[in-house]
Amino acid sequence: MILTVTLNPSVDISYKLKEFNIDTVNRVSDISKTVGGKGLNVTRVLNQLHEDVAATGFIGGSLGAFIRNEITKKNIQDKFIKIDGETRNCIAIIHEGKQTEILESGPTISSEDSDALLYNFNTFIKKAEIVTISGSLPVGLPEEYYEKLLGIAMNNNTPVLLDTKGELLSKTLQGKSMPFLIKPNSDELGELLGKNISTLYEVVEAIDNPLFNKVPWVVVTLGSKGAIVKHQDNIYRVRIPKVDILNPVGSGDSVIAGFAAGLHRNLKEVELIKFGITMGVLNAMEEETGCINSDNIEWCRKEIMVEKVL
Ligand code: TA6
Repeated sequence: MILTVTLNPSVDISYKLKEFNIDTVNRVSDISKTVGGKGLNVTRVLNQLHEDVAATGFIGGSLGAFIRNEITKKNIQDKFIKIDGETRNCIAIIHEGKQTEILESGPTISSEDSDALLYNFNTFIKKAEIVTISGSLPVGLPEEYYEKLLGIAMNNNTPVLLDTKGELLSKTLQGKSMPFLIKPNSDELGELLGKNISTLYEVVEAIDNPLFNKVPWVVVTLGSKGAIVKHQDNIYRVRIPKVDILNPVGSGDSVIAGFAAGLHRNLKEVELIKFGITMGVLNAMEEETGCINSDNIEWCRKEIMVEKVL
């Protein structure tokens, strides 16, 4: 079983606009509402890949009930902690293949709920072979909360794929328990190392930083330029096919799902990279956030080129 952690889930609203103007009125007819927050996008793609998946985090209010209902319909195991606050909305405005995101901060988590999740995580993890942890921390949780989850996972010998950024990622990487995989994009990598990273060479140089020595997998996604991936001492350049992009939101989350499913299936280095990155490409080809068309997996996997650069 794969356990996904989304501490700050949301109901994602996606507005697709032909024209997008600021400081004036924009009317929209193309709207979709999906269960979101990075970890729930991961969950949905894992479900589409027919993986046995359980999801945990905090949910509350009517949006929380919407999430519960949607995941139960898909036979995803619901391990969420119900809180008094209201789950958030996140808005993505899709315009000319690019996205502008407006993300609410979400409810405040009480210390009782925070402890309840740690307690439950300790129980659920016994049945999980892989854990994914994604997204921002909701208000009320201490900065070292991810470190605590990683510590529990380490005690259970369960690898964790961690998708978060900035200060939170930087602090977590200074802790004792390391994630098995991280997935910053090039901007997030630059932010982490305090430098501007724009060329492929700069990504390769940055990924080789001692900060990542104890993290077995570092996957740096680069949009249409593909990815640079470090596994132990090997660094790979990944080229992806040119595709029509309908909605890139959730592509990073889909990459996490691809790597989690690939690890669960014991795929080895290059095959795992191809499978993981495939999910990011396929997500961008769909209207719905955190969604893939599994009929395209074989085609895309074959189109992806992986070349060792170091
Ligand atoms: O990656 C896109 C997305 O997953 C959206 O679906 C939206 O819910 C958002 O990110 C949440 O990000 P956060 O880091 O605040 O959890």
